[in-house]
Amino acid sequence: MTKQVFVIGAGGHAKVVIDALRRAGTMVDGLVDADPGRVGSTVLGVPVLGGDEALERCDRDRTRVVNGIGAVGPADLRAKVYAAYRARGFVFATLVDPSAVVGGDVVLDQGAQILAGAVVQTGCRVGCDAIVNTRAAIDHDCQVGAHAHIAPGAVLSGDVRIGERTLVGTGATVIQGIRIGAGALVAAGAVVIRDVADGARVAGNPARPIGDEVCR
Ligand code: JB3
Repeated sequence: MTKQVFVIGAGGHAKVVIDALRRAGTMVDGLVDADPGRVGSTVLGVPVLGGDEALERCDRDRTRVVNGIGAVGPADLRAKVYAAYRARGFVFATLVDPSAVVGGDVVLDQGAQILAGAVVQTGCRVGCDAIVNTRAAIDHDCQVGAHAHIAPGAVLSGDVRIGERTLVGTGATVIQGIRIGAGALVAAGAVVIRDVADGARVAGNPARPIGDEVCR
């Protein structure tokens, strides 16, 4: 059955998602965005139809949604939007950019997004709604929790665990066997050689706890 596809959000991440979907052969029928000022505009030629209520009348069996809201800290908004749409009966499409390399036995949960040039090696699981962003590399047997974001160019060595809603920032490196908890933030460029607790923020080489300053 032909499905209609809608992207939630109309900002930078939505633009990347639309482009990846197109190159994977999926056309996007419309966007929804919470900002009324965006209604009537287009992103890569796709119209912003309205707010989240604009999809209320869609037949859930014939509709797939894609989370176009990114996360530049722990992914609370992204996770909230995902939960709200699931509660309304929507199903999220899983997205794999055609340029990504994904091992044959990798498990991608609902709504996982593997973007351009990313590599996800054998034995991995990417949780629901998680993002493996541009050119991130995830080696064998890693587990990425729901709504986590592995930002562009980040590297996870083998057998790493990343908790739900955690951000591994741009270009960060995590050595093999490390456990990073839920809701944590690994700053851009950090080199993680020790486990990171739930909710912790770490930066630097070797990565150490930081305060609330933003350096992602
Ligand atoms: O770093 C990279 C490669 N990408 C970043 C991405 C991961 O996160 C990107 O550079 C941005 O920093 C960020 O992208 P995102 O989330 O697209 O941010 P922004 O461009 O600010 O767009 C977010 C959009 O979501 C805005 O247009 C908001 O109005 C909209 N929005 C917020 N809450 C919502 C809601 N839209 C809907 N439909 N529902 C909501 O609840």
